[in-house]
Amino acid sequence: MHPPPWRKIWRTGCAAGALAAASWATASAETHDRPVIFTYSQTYGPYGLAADTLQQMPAGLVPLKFDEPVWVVGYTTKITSESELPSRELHCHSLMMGWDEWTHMPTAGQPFKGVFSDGYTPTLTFPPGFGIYFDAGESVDLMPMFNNRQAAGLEAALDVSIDFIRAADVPQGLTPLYSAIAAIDDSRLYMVPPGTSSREREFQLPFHGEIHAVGIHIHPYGHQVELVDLNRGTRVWNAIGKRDENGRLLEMPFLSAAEGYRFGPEDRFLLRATYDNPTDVEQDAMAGLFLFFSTEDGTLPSSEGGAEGSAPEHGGMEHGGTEHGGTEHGDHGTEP
Ligand SMILES: [Cu+2]
Repeated sequence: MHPPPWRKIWRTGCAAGALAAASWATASAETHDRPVIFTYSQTYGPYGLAADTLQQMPAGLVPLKFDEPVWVVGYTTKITSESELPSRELHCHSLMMGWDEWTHMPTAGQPFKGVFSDGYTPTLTFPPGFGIYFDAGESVDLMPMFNNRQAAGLEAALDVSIDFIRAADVPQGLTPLYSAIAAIDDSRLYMVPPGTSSREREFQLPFHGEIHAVGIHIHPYGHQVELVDLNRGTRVWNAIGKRDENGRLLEMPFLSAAEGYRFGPEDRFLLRATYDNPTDVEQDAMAGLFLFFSTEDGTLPSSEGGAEGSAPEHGGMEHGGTEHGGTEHGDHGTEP
């Protein structure tokens, strides 16, 4: 596996992303008010997936490198296979993040740089003016992870599209975003019993920042994920999944807001995931939040500190956020 030829995207026009880049270029020339967004598209695989096995990583870590400094502003993945199964049935989650972080997986609230997607959040798009900055040559890895709940093995591939703006096109820069994860059980699977059940996890983000986007990783029988600010006693987000007529999860909403939700190291948050398992046996489950935040000085906070200064004023994501993909908006109630 060698690094993809990033520059080819807009110089040769042979990559799948060339069309997207060309159409944006036209739009930008007309409006003069937004930078060109390029899309790099690549298929990884196909890989042979073992039967009845979750969290498979047949590709291991796939190294990526940007030839020049970029701002990543969006990320989309889709799994294709010869089976009739939709992408969501075969996708656990696929992260793209800096190599350093892989020396140890980030724990709850630990800041890093990266993006994610899963079968129920196939696309994330940051609010205009925000992005994750990657320098030329900075080491980034893609980590495709597959689930196969079928009794037979099958072949599957991962299509990845990365939307980015060349740093040279935005001399004033974008507002840098950083990432943090909060999962019910870190990166591990657990089982949920038949019927309705909930799991909770308390966490802190031990630094000052402002949350501008939130995505959810979930498995088929999860349908609601809440983010509660325990200090304020408010529900920051109540994410309700879209389900089919049989109650099977199709899609989770993605929250994105230019006016973010301010937090400090003293704030305690609760993640609550609710499952509805209509079968009569235990089912595999995961639940996690991917939080994308800005910082006051624009730098990546250290995971220890950031406790300087007085309590921050809290912003209003509950008023300013937009959701993509969900059927119901969060009700932002005051009951944790
Ligand atoms: Cu998973």
